[in-house]
Amino acid sequence: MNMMKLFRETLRIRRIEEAIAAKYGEQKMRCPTHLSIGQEAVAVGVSKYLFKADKVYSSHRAHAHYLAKGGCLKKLIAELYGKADGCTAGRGGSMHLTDLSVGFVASTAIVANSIPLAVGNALHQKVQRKNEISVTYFGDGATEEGAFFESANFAVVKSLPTLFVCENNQFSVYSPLNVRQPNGRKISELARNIGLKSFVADGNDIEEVVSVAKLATEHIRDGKGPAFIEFHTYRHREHCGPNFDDHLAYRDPNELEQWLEKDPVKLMSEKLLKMGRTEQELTLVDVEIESEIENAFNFAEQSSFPNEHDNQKYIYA
Ligand SMILES: Cc1ncc(C[n+]2csc(CCOP(=O)(O)OP(=O)(O)O)c2C)c(N)n1
Ligand SMILES: [Mg+2]
Repeated sequence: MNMMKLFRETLRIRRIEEAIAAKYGEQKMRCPTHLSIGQEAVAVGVSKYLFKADKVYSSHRAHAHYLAKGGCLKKLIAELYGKADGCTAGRGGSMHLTDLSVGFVASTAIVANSIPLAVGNALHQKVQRKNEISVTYFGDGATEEGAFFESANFAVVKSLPTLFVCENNQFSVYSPLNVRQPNGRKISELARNIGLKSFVADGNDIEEVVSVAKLATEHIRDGKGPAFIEFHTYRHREHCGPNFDDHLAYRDPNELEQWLEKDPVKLMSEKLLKMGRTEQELTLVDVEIESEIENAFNFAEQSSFPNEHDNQKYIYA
């Protein structure tokens, strides 16, 4: 496991989202924006076992999934600015990313909506005997939607090459799990009872994420049917937007503090230092990332807005 590479990828996503948050108030990004800050290790670890040809689907909180799959940073920022050079040609915004050139098919704003899309594509992959899998990322809240149950059931019955990745950050907007789901339910057990090969792991521990992602993808690629991973993790900032919202007191104040101690970037830097890397080496990674991000924002600022007469061009046949 190349810890430095994983650290770089995780830190890159962190700094990109921090830059989005810092500039959001300028009112140039006019789309609702859900940040994955605190949850990035899941996308990085899972993507380590995905090939370009594999297809990824995501939800409203999609930046990390898009970037980890190889999505272009310039095209992401341009999309947030509503510019024609954006990955969705400036017509989608943060919640509707798509880039077929890297196998990132779609992210959608309706909770659980992209789960059946991934399963449908997995059926296509199986019928066409494609050597690929479909991945669907979603939150704990999405497991309360009928679309999840129907899709999971169908994937099991048809033994489809689908990887279900649930980022359990314990909240759906302001509602904790205990007001939404029966006491004691474990999402990974629910998935197992539907018939999925099911795993559970600490989503903030990159080594755990990588190990479980390896097992789950091997299971699928060996033709043994779909797999499900529940990752425990935590979002640091407000549900939607660039700010912290802990003054609203919907989360236990100690809870955020405890999760900040388990922040994936912090854990990875500590591991690297223990492995003999120096503070200077880690700072250098930050410096390199900074200029890449600056270039991407300049690119987005300089791009033009889409031409309203061009719409036909973007309808996929
Ligand atoms: C069908 C549907 N219901 C409600 C919403 C409003 N909504 C947007 S995000 C969200 C929270 C979803 O929680 P979860 O699936 O756990 O994802 P998280 O935001 O925690 O990443 C809700 C309720 C929606 N977009 N679609
Ligand atoms: Mg959630």
